[in-house]
Amino acid sequence: MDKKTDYQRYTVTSALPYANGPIHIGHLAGVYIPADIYVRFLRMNGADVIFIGGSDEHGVPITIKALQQGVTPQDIVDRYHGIIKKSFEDFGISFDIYSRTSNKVHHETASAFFRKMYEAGQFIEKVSQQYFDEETGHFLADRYITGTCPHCGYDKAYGDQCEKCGTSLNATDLIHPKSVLSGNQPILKETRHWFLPLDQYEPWLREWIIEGHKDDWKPNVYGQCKSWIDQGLQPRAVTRDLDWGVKVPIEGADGKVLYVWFDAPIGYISATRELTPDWEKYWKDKQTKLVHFIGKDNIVFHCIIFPAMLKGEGTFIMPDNVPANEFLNLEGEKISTSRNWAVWLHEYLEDFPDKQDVLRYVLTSAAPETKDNDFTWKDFQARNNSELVAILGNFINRTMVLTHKYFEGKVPVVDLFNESDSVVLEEMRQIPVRISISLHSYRFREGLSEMMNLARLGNKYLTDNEPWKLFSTNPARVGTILNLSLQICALLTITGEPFLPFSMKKVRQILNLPLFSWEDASKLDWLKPGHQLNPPELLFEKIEDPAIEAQVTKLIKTKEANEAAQLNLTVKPAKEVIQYEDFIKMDIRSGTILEAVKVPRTDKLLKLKIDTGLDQRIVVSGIAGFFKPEGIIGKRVCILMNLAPRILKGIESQGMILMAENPDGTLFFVTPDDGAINGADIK
Ligand code: B3M
Ligand code: ZN
Repeated sequence: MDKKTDYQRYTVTSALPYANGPIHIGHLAGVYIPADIYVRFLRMNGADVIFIGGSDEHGVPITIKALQQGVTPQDIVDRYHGIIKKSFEDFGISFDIYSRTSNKVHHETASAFFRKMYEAGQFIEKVSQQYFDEETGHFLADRYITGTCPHCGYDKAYGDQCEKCGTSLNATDLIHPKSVLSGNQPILKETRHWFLPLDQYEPWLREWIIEGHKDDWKPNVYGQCKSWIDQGLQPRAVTRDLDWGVKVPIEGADGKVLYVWFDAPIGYISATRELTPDWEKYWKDKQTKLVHFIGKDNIVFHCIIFPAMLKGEGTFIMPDNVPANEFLNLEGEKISTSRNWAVWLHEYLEDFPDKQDVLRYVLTSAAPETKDNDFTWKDFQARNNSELVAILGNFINRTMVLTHKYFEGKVPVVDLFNESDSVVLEEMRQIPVRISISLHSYRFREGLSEMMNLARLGNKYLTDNEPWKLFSTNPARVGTILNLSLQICALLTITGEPFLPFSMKKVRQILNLPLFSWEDASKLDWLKPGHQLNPPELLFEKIEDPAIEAQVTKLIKTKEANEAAQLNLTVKPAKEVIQYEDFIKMDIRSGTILEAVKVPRTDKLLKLKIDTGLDQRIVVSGIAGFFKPEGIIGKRVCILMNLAPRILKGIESQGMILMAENPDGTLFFVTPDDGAINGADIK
C-alpha cells in the first residue's frame, strides 16, 4: 500500500476523557500535550486543521460513581465536564471544540451511525448468556463485573478489559466473576444483543495495518495491533443492558444502549458536526489526514474496533496514524485515580499559579513516547531550574538586558558577520527544519530538545563573544552580536510556540513581535535595526526546595492514607450475633503486669505475672514476637479471668490478656484508662 503524504487538511482528535474525575498529569503527558503541540505546529504551517476534544459521558464508570454518591449520572458528568474543560483551557490545550457525548448532536449522530450499519446488515443479532446480578436485578457488563484475567492472572480485571496486561475481554472470559454492585457471584441469563463481527474485518485489517502501517505507526501501536489480529478477532457486542447511554435506535431494544466504546469515538464526529456545517470534508474526504492521539490502553478501540465501524458504515476515511503513548508513572508508581496517586491539574495550578508552561515543558521532556516514564518532583525542579531558568530564560534575559544597556532597547545594526556568526546562522537555518521533521513524526521530546538547543546555542554565542567586554573598544561588533542574539530570541518565539505558548507570548510582547508562521522561521531577519523592544520581564523563576518538599509530603500523606485504608479493607468480617447473657459470662478485669519473662525454647510465649486486684496469677501469652519482657513490666492490661486454665510448655496459664490485632498480625495491648484500679470489672 502506498503511503499518502500530500494531505490538504487535518482532523486531529484526542481521547475523550471519562467525565467521572478530574484530569491529571498522566492525561496531559500521554495525550493532550502532544496533540496540542502537533496542532499548534500545524496551524503555524498554515494548515487547515481542526482539533477535537470532549468528555466521554457514558459508560459504566460513570454510572457506578453516581450509584456510590447517590446522585444521577447526569449530575456526575455535569460536574466533571466543567472541571475537565477548565483544566484544558488553563493549560492552553487549544481545542477547536471541546464537546460532550451527553449532548443532542452526539445522540443523533451515534444513533444514525448505528442505524445505518444495522440497516445494511452489518451486525449479528444474538441471544446470549450474560452475567446478571440477582440481588440488584442488573445485567453486568464491562466494569460492573470484575474477576481474574484469563491471560495474566490479575485478579481485578474488568469485564471489558484487563488493565494489567491490556487485553480486551468479554465478561464471560473472567475467572471467578464478581458483581461490583453486590459482591455476589453473578448468574448467567439470556439477553439479546448486536455484535460487530470483527472476525469478518480481519483480512482487511491485516492488509491495512500489518502491511500498510508497518513503517509509519509507532512500534508499540503496531505491535499491539498485530498481536490482536494474530490472536484472531471475535465478534464483539456493541449494545448493553443499561439505562445510561445512547438508546439502541431500533424496535424491540428497550432498556438497551450502545456500548460506550461504540458511541465514544463517534463523539469525535459529533463534535466536528457541532463545530462546523462543513464537517464532512474533515471525515469523508481522502485529502484529510486523520490522527488520533490516545493512551496505550485505548489502542485496540482506535486501531481495530473504530476503524471496523468506519469501514462498516462505509463513507468515512481511516486514521492515517494513531500515535499512542505509554503510561506516565508518578514517583515510581502507577498513577491511580482511586488511590489518589496523581498530580491533579487543578491542584497543581493552586500551588504553582502561572506555571503552566513549566508543567508542559517537563511533561514533554519526560513524555512516555516509547516506554513508560516517571514523573518526579525532583526532576520537575531540576528541569525548571537548570533548563527553563538557566538556559532559555537566562539567554533571553541576558540579550534583552544588554540591548537595553548598550542600545536603549533598540535593535542594533549588523556591522559584519564573521565566520563564527555564520556557523550560528547555519544552525539557525537547520534547527527549525529538524524540529519540523520531529513533529511530523510525532517525536515531541526530540522536537523540544532541538528547540532548547537553539537557546543553548544562543547562550554559548554570548559567552564565547563576551560583548560586555567589547563595548568600549568595539561597539559595532557588540551591535552585531546583539542583533544576532536577538534574532535567536525571535526564532525561539517561532520554534518554542508549539511547546511553551504562554511564555512565547510573553517573549513576543517583550520583543514587540507578532506570531510568525513556521515558514517565516527561515527568514533570519525578523527584527529590523532600530526596532524598539519592550523592557525585559521574568520568564521563569527558580523553584526552591520547600515548594518541592511540600509536594512530596503531600504524596507521602496520600500513601499513608492509602495504607490505612488498605488495612481497613482487610479487617475481618463481623462475627455472628450473641446475646448479652453470652457476654456477661466472661469475667474481665483490669490488671497490671508485675513480671514478664520469656518462656524458654519458644519464640512466641511470654510468662506474665499479673496483679488482678483479686490475686496475682500467671498468664502465658503469645506476644513475645512484638514485646520485649522488660518493656512491658508495669503495663496496665485487661485480663479474661475465668478462662479454663491451660498448660502451655509445662506452665499453667490462668487466664488471657486482651490484645488488639491488626489484619497484618501486629498486636497492641488493650489498656484501661487511668483511674481504673486493678480488679475493676470490664463490661
Ligand atoms: N473515555 C477511555 C479513557 O478515558 C475513554 C476514551 C474514549 S476515546 C473515544 O481512557
Ligand atoms: Zn490480564
